[in-house]
Amino acid sequence: MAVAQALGSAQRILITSHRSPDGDALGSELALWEACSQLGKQAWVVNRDPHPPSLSFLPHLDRILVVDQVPAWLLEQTDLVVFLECPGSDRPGFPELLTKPLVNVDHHLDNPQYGAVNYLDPQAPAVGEMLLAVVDAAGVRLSPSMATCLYTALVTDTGDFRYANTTARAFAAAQRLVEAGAQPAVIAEALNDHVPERVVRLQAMVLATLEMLAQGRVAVITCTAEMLKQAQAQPQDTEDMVNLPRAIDGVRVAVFFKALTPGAVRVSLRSKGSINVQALAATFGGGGHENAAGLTFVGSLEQARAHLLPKVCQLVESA
Ligand SMILES: [Mn+2]
Repeated sequence: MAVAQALGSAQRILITSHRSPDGDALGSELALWEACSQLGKQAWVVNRDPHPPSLSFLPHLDRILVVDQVPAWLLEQTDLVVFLECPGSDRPGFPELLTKPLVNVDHHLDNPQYGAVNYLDPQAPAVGEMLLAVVDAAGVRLSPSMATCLYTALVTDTGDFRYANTTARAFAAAQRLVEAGAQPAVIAEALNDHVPERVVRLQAMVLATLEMLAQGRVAVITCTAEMLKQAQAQPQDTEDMVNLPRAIDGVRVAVFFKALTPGAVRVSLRSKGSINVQALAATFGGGGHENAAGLTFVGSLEQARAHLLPKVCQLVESA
């Protein structure tokens, strides 16, 4: 397997993932970090953004370097870079890494194979699941902490085994990870039952903005920089909030506008059934999966709404 070979012949490996890292990004990064360490490699995990509070229980989290730019000393030492769960080479936010030999491991439909080595599988329930094959090919022992990281990747990317990617393959991976020491009840509690108070206060403010369009088939929520400030919350505290309006009876598409920095609006889209929000996100330079996609709109919140909401309504009306 090409990925395992690339890891085997490298000495100093830098691992990264997309900005605003989620469970699949962080779980995959940390499991691969441990695998590289087991192989006797020097490995680093470098991210642009901090982890969301719900993932604070992950093993090895203290190994992650959160920086705006990869330090020169590290860039110089690195002989292999691994991009995990990045449908575009710009997703980590580290253009300086693109000069290095690159391994691209991803399960997004629209990944353009930007790596020197590409391991892409759109059928995979999570990148964390794909790493089982990497670990096997590299001859690494699946430790309980690696299993915890990879199970977290799997359970978060399948929405607690509820989304369309909850396949037999997802359960086969789950079985293996549990046998290797992942504890589903402990991980579920860590993920769901330690929400900081500020997150719930922010949720209350964001949910108060709820708008229903297209006869109740589109639900829209908004978070502004002022709300963050008022709740004393961080951008990563908005993670997963888009699933609240998605759950409303009759809603086919949920839209979450995050106007957190001047001049740019991050938009998360979630859909149910056959409505493809990935295609819509792609027309705005974004990406993702059929039922979960995102994009960054350059402009004001008003402009983002004016450009996007008619397209979303069109999408549900033609479905
Ligand atoms: Mn994923």
